[in-house]
Amino acid sequence: MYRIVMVFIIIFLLVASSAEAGNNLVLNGSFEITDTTGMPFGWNIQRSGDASLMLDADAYVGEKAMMIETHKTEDAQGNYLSSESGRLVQTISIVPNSHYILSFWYKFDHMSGDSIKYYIFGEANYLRSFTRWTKTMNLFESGNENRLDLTIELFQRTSKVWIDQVNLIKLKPNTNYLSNPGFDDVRKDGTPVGWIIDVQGSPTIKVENTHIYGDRCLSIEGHPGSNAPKGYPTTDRVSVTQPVLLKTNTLYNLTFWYKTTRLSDRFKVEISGESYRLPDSFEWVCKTVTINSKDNDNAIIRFIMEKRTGKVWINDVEFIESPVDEDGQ
Ligand SMILES: [Ca+2]
Ligand SMILES: [Ca+2]
Repeated sequence: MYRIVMVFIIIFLLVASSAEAGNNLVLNGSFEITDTTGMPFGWNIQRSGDASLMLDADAYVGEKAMMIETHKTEDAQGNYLSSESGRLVQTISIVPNSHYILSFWYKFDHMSGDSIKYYIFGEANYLRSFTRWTKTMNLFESGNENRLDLTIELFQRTSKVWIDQVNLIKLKPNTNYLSNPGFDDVRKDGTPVGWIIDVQGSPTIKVENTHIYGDRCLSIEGHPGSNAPKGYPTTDRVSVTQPVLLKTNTLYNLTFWYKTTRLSDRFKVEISGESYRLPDSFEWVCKTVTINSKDNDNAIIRFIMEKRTGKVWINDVEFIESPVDEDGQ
């Protein structure tokens, strides 16, 4: 019996990890693989002037991110400070008439208004500067195109920007829109890749190995607090958030596993502010919420434990287009 269980677990993990890796159409999107010159494998690095493009250890995921820096020059045009540009380019084969989601993480060394852009089929998308790692996403249709010249550019500014975890996925009916849905990938600081965690008070939040399959899950624990507001046992608050892009007028299912212990009250999951309170469960239980995107092209998925004590474990979160019955119902 033990042997059968172990074989099952190993196959499950292999399938899970290969599906994750195989979904990303960007080669070396996390910049971890270097070529013989020490530059990121798979990327075409282009510069004008003395723009710097180099790998840097200040990474969102793993050991490396791409860093682009441009400097003040005397020959800058108009109101701009620099004539330099630094570009990251990768040509990717795609399928016409399909939906894709492009995403990457970036941050600046200082706030400076919009100052980096990326191109999809020649159309520029401008990004605001943030000094904390920020995710940008774009859901687009390929139309007649069968290749994407993905280009990320810093131009005419005097900025320093880091880029990491560039991801392009083709949407299929069963594609999970969430990144790191099982909390299995962890950053150096212990937080799960892809999820934004906001904390008040002093709750305990960590990725740990207690799931039935033996893989990692996220746990959140609120502790009793002496200065809690009247009627509540604690000031502790945790939210675990991931934004997703949506097709309009489409049904989506959010499905996840959770269990709880000693909760003082229900915790909840929100989809764009619409909240669903979740009852206690001492065993792992699966919950599904269905939404219609209507005219919304994005949503915020958020698990919240607010002014509650006790512990919650969460694993295997899935956000997919609702399966359509074979008879079209
Ligand atoms: Ca990386
Ligand atoms: Ca997991």
